[in-house]
This record gives sequence, C-alpha cells and structure tokens, in this order.
Amino acid sequence: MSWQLALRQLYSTRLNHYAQTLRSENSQPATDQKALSATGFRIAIVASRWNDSIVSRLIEGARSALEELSADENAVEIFRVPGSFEIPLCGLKAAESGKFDAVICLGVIIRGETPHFDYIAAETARGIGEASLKTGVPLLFGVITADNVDQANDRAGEKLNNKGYEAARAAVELASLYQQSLRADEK
Ligand code: DLZ
Repeated sequence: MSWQLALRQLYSTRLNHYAQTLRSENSQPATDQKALSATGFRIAIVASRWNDSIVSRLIEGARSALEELSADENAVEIFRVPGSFEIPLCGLKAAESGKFDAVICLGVIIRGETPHFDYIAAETARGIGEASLKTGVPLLFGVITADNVDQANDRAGEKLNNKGYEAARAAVELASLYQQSLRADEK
C-alpha cells in the first residue's frame, strides 16, 4: 500500500469517528436524560392535517415520549389545524392561554414544484419561534421539512428517529429547566 493511500484511509477513519461522535453528542442533550419527568406538566400539541398519515405518526411519537416520561393522564391536549402555515397562531393562542408549560408543534411540509414550500416552511418556523419569544412559553419545532415523502417518512420512525418523540422530550426538558432553574421569582 502506498503511503498516500494509507494516509487517506487514516484520514477517512478519523473523519468518520468525528462525525459519529458529533451525531451521538447531538442526540444526547446535556441535561440528565434519565432524570427527565413530565409529571405535573401540562402540554399542548398543535398538529396540522396536511400529510396526515405522517403527522399522525409524529403525534404518536410525542404521546409515547410523554407517556414514557410519566406525564399525568389528561395532561396532554391536541389541537388540529388545516396546514403547517396555521400552526404558529394556534401555538401562540395555546401559549397565551396560560394553561400549558410547553407547546409541541407538529407538521410535515414536503417540497413541491412551486415555491409554496419555501414560503410555508419559512413562515411556520418564524411564527413558532416568534410565539415562543413573545409568550415565554417553550414552543417546540417538530415540523418536518423534506424534499420528498421518503425523507419525511424517515423522520417519522421510532423513538429518536421520530420528530414528534424528539420534540416531546425537548419540551419536557425545557419545561423543567424554566420551572426549576429559571423561574422569574427564583433567586
Ligand atoms: C398549500 C400547502 C402545500 C402546497 N403544501 C403543504 C405541505 O406540504 N404541508 C403543510 O402542512 N401544508 C401545506 N399546505 C397548506 C398550508 O400550510 C395552509 O394550510 C394553506 O395554504 C391555507 O392557509
């Protein structure tokens, strides 16, 4: 084997190892994941009806994460809206109601042949972020933006391969953080 080939192989092994480490770090947020508990929290799920067969799996993913984290019975309310474009306003109203510790936003936007995708995806992301900053309630972005149905399906699988599951765990992590460590009346 030439030294150039050996060097290239070593370089590629190092790169793969680095990418693997980054991926596993990203899927393991810093908070102690084992200690997460949804008990006592009220959570809203705002989900669109467009691409319902995939969105339904995101809702199931979110529900199963909350169940795993011991959410109280009746602690989760689901609101359905026509499309992802309508998620931000419904999410804002849920957050403003004062009834929820977090709002999980779920939708599936698939690129079509018109610029519609870009407008809807951008407005949905912007609106959800704005509603969160305006109300101080965490609104989670569990909206899949995909080039095609296969890509969207890949993100609606099991556990951490499901954007709903992932967003629900993040919702509980943030609700705990804001209740336990960053409450306005805490010194
Ligand atoms: C119109 C539209 C299109 C083309 N694509 C999607 C999509 O992929 N995912 C989605 O959630 N909604 C889509 N919509 C509907 C819009 O979000 C919105 O409901 C309508 O434009 C009505 O305001």
